[in-house]
Amino acid sequence: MYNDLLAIQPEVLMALQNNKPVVALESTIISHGMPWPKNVETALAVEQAVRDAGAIPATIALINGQSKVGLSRDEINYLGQTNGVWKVSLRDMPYVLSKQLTGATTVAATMRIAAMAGIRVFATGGIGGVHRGATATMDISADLTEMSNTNVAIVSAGVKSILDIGLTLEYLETMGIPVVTYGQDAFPSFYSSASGFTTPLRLDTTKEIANMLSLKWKMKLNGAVLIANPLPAGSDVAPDVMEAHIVAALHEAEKQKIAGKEVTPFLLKYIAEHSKGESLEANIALILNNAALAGRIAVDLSGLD
Ligand code: PSU
Ligand code: MN
Repeated sequence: MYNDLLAIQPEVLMALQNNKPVVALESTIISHGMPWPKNVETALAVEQAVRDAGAIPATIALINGQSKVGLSRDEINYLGQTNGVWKVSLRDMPYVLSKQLTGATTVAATMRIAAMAGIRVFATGGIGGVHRGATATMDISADLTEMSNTNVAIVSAGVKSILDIGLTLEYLETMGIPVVTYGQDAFPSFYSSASGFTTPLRLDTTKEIANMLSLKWKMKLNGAVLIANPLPAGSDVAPDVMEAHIVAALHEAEKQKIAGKEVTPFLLKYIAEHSKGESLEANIALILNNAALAGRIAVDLSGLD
């Protein structure tokens, strides 16, 4: 129904038409989440990780006013190397599209486009959430409200500790979004496999996750499922080391009066620059790990219809 609004790559379209597994990937992480050239290398490696798991990758972005589902290598390069690419969340979508601009899509915008294309599984690094201090700033990512609407499963490495993890979990509960951690009781916090919080739900196999997704959507319980995938052992960063960088980044953001959509990219950049690449390496490891899990879930889910 929506396909005249989308430009779907032929390989992705063919897979969707034949009920083959497809995994959506976001592009804000390429343009605003990681430095060049690691961003482009990672984006390509993530696509490969999806393929290795038996699914077709569809990286999503707005290119010259088109919602693209599946990008060429040149387009990924462009998003990774060009300064001033728009960061597009839901509120920016109609503006960027109608002005024929190019933008990288956040989790919220990527999910919406993925759902329009018929993709049900999405891999990312970290979702946006309720920021620390949100009781005063009201800084809550549109990723969360979008997750209450749109039927896409999101595989992330939990919630990043630049956010208020407790408030983010409360918000997800209010919005009726199931939070499932894969294979453990501790809810992971991106760079670390723990967070101090216990996961609301736990499943140990991709088959069980696929069954739950299928049942949820059959019952018209609309919205996302957040699947938290702990970072592989050995690649995590010590929580106190991360916390020191995060506190410094928050302090600097306040000093420079960073607000609105700039907050998350500012914090990510500050932390990457001050943690001697340690956080970047962990970031890459966890995204690859998420892509592989998402690929396996997509395979199991496509086997159920
Ligand atoms: N967290 C990360 N890396 C990212 C993002 C968040 O660790 O790249 C990006 C994602 O695209 C996410 C977006 O959807 O930031 C959230 O931005 P905001 O907080 O402005 O909604
Ligand atoms: Mn925000």
